[in-house]
Amino acid sequence: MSDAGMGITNALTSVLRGARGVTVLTGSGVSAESGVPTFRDAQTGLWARYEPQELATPEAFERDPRLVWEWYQWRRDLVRQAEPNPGHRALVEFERRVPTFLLATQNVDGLHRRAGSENVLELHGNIMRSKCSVEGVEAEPRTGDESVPPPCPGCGAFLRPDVVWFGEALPEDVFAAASEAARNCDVFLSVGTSSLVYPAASLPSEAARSGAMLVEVNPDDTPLTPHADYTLRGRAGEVLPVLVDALRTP
Ligand code: BV8
Repeated sequence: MSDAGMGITNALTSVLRGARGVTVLTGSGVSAESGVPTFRDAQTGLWARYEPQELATPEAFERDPRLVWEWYQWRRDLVRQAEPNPGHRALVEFERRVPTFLLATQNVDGLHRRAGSENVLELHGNIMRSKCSVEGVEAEPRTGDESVPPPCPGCGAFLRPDVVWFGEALPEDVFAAASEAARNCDVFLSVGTSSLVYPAASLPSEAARSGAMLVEVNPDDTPLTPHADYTLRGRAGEVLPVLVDALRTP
């Protein structure tokens, strides 16, 4: 698809070239081309009969800690096998070309940092870290402890993944920093998210209210689409490299 076919116009590229501050929000669509299923993708195998929204909750962990821990182990294995894709790498290049750049991700797979992005806020935590389900402190299983879930080495309570579940508050300082970056940017890029999960999904409108230009990169329409100044229809791994390329060519 050509640049114009993706919706990358000269007007957009000239705004991006002149942008002082760019804030990006990513969702699981950015990791889809790395082989990490999105939340909307049907789950496979043993997990096909479960809805992610049902498993990613404190209630599910309370009810069946073993099931939830095993679901996260399955996802951790997928993430370990995944590699950053051209979409992740284009955002690394973007960060190097823009004076003030912040990447707020809803993803818990750590792929942005593995690709080389530096100014990253993990709004929903990181699936590769564990924490004590009672003390809330970061903790890892004792070496060789195969119990499911493993006990916290400190207090013996179950360990849980260090992610924000539905019904849990996002880390206050992290979300405050993301909000501030949304309010203080010239361009806000929303990439690979269904824009359904709050409060992360409130960031683009917060940016627009502060005068930022809103750009959405997504193969599908989302509730954000009608409010975007530019809609780039396509996959992150295809669109973002072309967008960054446009920044290069004088
Ligand atoms: C909270 C970690 C309050 C766990 C996740 C209004 C205000 C505040 C809260 C709410 C509200 N309304 C409702 C709520 C409750 C809830 C919520 O938003 N529910 C939704 C379902 C309506 N929010 C919460 O519970 C939040 N907590 O508000 O707490 C509070 C306050 C004080 C004290 C106590 C409580 C917590 C939300 C975080 C939940 N945790 N993840 C884990 O991963 O296991 S959310 C999880 O789902 C992901 O992190 C992600 O954020 C979300 C899925 O969204 P997407 O990333 O967008 O993925 P999705 O699959 O939906 O879409 C993929 C998109 O990519 C699609 O558009 C697709 O077209 C596109 N795509 C596909 N391929 C590609 C692509 N795009 C580009 N390239 C491709 N190749």
